[in-house]
Amino acid sequence: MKKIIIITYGTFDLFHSGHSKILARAKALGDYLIVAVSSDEFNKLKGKKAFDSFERRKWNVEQSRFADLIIIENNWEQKIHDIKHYEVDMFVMGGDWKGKFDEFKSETKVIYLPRTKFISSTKLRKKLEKINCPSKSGQ
Ligand code: C2G
Repeated sequence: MKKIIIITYGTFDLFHSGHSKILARAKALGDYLIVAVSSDEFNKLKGKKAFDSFERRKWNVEQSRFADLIIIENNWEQKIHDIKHYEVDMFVMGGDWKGKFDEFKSETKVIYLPRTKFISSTKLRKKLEKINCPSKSGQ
């Protein structure tokens, strides 16, 4: 019987419970989870400056043990190619992306899962900056 293949994308900076929860929920929807981790260059395109290097962000996703395969997300355009190449059955993202990827509904199931409240890489990064450079954070 064909394995149900799931794919999801993200930066996964300062890996936290919001990330592990969505990976766990995505994996639970099928049999094989592909996680595309944004490259540092793509993060620039997204207007994001990750605290962790790509290698660290990839390693954190690996250590979460939810991903069966980790690929690199290099640009916005690759998703449809990934969906076709890996014969993806479900494209899963957090609710903050709701509606943004509906274009893929012609190719695969698109599911937006509720975002985990009260935690984000941005908040964590701000806290870290406060601890590490109190002067910079206007303290
Ligand atoms: N997420 C979540 N709850 C949080 C934080 C993040 O469910 N508290 C989800 C996001 O909705 C996303 C995934 O975790 O589905 C990864 O989040 P980010 O690392 O912030 O990734 P993002 O910057 O949204 O990049 O092309 C798509 C982009 O690469 C997604």
